[in-house]
Amino acid sequence: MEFRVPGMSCGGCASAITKAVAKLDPAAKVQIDIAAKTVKVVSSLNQDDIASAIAQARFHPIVNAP
Ligand SMILES: [Cu+2]
Repeated sequence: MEFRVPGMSCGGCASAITKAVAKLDPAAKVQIDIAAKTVKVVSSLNQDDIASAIAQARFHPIVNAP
């Protein structure tokens, strides 16, 4: 799954998002492109759960259609 996270602007944002997702799903793989403001996540959890984890880190994820 992939999200656009417009508020993400630096490595601190990226690590906050990575930690928030890892807290919910320690097995998740998170790949972040700060310049493109995208977050790719490989997880067995559903998109809504991952989105709310990112939202809890005070970002506003937008689902990127595949
Ligand atoms: Cu930042």
